[in-house]
Amino acid sequence: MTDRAAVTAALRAQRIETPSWAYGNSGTRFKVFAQEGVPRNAYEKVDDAATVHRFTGVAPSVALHIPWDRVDDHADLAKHAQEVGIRLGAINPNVFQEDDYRLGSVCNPDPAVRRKALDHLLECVEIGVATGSTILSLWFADGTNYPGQDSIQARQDRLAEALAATYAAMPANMRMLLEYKLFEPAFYTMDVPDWGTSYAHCLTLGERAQVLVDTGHHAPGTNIEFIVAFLLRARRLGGFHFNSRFYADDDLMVGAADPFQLFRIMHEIVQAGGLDPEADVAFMLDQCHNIEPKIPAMIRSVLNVQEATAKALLVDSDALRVAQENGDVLGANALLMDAFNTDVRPLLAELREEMGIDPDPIAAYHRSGHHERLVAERRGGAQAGWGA
Ligand code: RM4
Ligand code: MN
Ligand code: MN
Repeated sequence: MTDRAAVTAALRAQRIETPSWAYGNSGTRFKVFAQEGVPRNAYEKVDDAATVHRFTGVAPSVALHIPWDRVDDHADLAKHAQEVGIRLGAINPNVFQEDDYRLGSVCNPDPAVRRKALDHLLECVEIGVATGSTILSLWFADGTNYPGQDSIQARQDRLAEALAATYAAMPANMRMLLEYKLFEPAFYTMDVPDWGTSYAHCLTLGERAQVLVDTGHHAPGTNIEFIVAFLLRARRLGGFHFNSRFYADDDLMVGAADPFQLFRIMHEIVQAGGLDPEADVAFMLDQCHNIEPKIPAMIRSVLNVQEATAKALLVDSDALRVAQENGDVLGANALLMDAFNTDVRPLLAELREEMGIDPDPIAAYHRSGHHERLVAERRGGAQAGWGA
């Protein structure tokens, strides 16, 4: 696409969802660093997500993690989100932080633990109904640490059973996204280690079950854009958990470690029409800001996704098709590199002005005094976080 109007229209329509858990304290297993002004509850996390949307204009929803964001009345939380200008997005059940889950959740050898985990998934379907969320986003920490510890095949059967029961409980407007992860917390087998496993379960479940690609969940060197292209073609790419990594599941800011990879992923999306709202690809962030201030880090992350998207939109697809059909290896590659090497910041600054927001969202956030206000207001109470 080289027509400026079409590029800016696509950028204006892009939607990036931020995760509630990134606004709370986080860390590694060595230390969780508390930061000043961090939210104390789900309402304040929603407020921070709304702040990110106010400064970027393209982050109008926030994903919830249950029970971290459990409240007495989830419909009321949805109302609060609406009042501050955003909406609640994907519901992420948490079946990995209780002692009962030592040997897994839905794949646990103990039927009572499996029942408990399934009940939580079903509760999350209900929460999704109450909040108007249309995505149930599943990630399982399930797996084994030692050869022989449990039957790999029996665990797949248990997984399939729980997924089917959950899928059956979902209303017609809800999609199930099944996330995979190579390792961690389990070190020998994960029960959903890769996209193929997720894809196979989704195929059995039905059309509203799709694969979620968390960019930090692969072996080093994995060609993620190939996975993206394959899943888009099969109409099973449900969405992303964007973040970046140098080593494992680092959950660093998206686009920080490898902006070129992010561009290559967005190129596949653009080529397949994956930015169109009908394609229903959910662009979500899944990050932890352990040492950097959280709201500006989230703004930076949204801008990074926007920049990669803008570059992907600038690829001259007609010329690319001709070069590809002619076997012009160097020409085709040059077309991609030209787009990647374009400085899209002026274009995005202009677009923001057209949208009525500050062309430099990070500077605007710092100037606004919002951080200082949060530090003054959010005193006392227990800060949100997911402990370690
Ligand atoms: C996992 C996975 C999930 C996220 C948790 C906190 O590694 O990425 O999506 O909810 O971490
Ligand atoms: Mn994730
Ligand atoms: Mn992760």
